Parts: sequence; structure tokens; C-alpha cells
Amino acid sequence: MNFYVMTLFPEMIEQGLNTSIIGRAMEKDLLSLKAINIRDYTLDKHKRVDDYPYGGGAGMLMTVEPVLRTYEAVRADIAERTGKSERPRVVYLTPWGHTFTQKMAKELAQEENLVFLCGHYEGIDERALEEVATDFVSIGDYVLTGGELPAMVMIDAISRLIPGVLNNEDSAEYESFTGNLLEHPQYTRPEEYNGKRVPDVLLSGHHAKIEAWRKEQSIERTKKFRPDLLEKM
Ligand code: 6GU
Repeated sequence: MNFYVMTLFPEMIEQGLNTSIIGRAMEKDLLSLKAINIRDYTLDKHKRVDDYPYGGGAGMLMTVEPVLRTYEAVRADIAERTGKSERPRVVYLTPWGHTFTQKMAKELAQEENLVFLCGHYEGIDERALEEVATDFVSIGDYVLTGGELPAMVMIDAISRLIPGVLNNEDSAEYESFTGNLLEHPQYTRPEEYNGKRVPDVLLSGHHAKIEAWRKEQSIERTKKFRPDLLEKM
């Protein structure tokens, strides 16, 4: 998977994703990540990338030209690397987009190239979105200052679904949201801490009983924290 992030803050993306599991996957060439600075593609002599909204109102908007020129540079890079010239999927991060889900992450993980467009200020001129964006995604019902953190959230969620990125092959499957149940409680050593014991069943070695206990705990936890998920089942 080759990720591209079009942003005014490329160092935020790079620093946020260079470490840990995603960083290791990049070293292993399972993933690549390029953060491209939209400001590098403005033709304005003062390097401006924003302007006042027509019709008035608060704040500034990102202008069309730098966004389109950044997009063309990304397409040229994809063409050079892969020889392919079809339009890549471009996810525009916005609070008014469809809410990001595990299902969406699984679907996007099938792409060979995936481009993210991060807005700042009050957003981006609609004409730029019409030209380049294919998907409109929010990460939840709250407002952030820009699309960078949401892009990083999506890249993290998508990357861990790519074969080889997680060391344990099945750990991507067994978790919360696969099958609409939340994960059961888990315990590691010691068997007793401050008088609190690990549930006996987990020490029993009885695999069928352990599975049944975990399932029941998953259901209880889902009832308590996310009853909406049970209603969907
Ligand atoms: Cl994708 N962008 C911004 N600015 N705020 C958000 C968001 C995205 N998702 C939730 N809040």
C-alpha cells in the first residue's frame, strides 16, 4: 500500500507515523508514505494557499490551484512508480463526511494507492473537491482543526489490516468490531495482584470453557458500552 497525504503540515504526518508498528512496516516495504506539502505547489508569489470566502463569513478557505497542482504531482508519482495512470481514490477528511468504520478500513485496505487530502482553515474551495475527491470521511462527531489527525487515524487503522504489518497473523481478526462484539477482558501475569485474581476459567486450560467465557464477556461488555451494536446483529 502506498499512502499519499496532501497537507499543509507534512512534518506532522511524518513524525506521527514514523514510529512503532507503522514505521516498521514501512522499513519492511509493506507500506510507503509520502506527505506532500500543498504550499510547495502554490504559484502565488507570497506562497499563499488561502483566501476569503465569497459571500462572506468567518475564516479562510484553501484555494483551488495549489490543491489541484499537488494532486497532479501525486498522480505523476503514482504513474512513475507503478506505470498506472488511472485516478487514485482520494479521501477528503471533513467533519461532514461519512463516519469512518472498520468496514471502510477493510475496503480501503484493498487499494494499491490511497491519497488523503487534509483541509485546514474553514475548508477547501468546492471546485477542488469536485476535481479530486472520491471519498468524504469524518472520524466522529466533533470538530478538529484540520484533517491531519484524522488521516493518521485512518492510515493506522488501514495499515494494521495489511498482511504482514502485525506480527500475529490473526490478531487483526479477533478484535472489537469484527463481528460487532467488543473485545473480552484480558489478563497477564501475575495470577494475583493486590488481592485481585485472574478469573479461574482462564487458568483451567479448558479451551471450550475459555471460549464460552470470552464470548459471554464480550456480550456483557457490548451491552454495557455499545448496546447499539447488539441491536444491529
Ligand atoms: Cl475528518 N476533520 C476535521 N477537521 N474534524 C473532524 C474530522 C475531520 N472528523 C471528525 N472531526
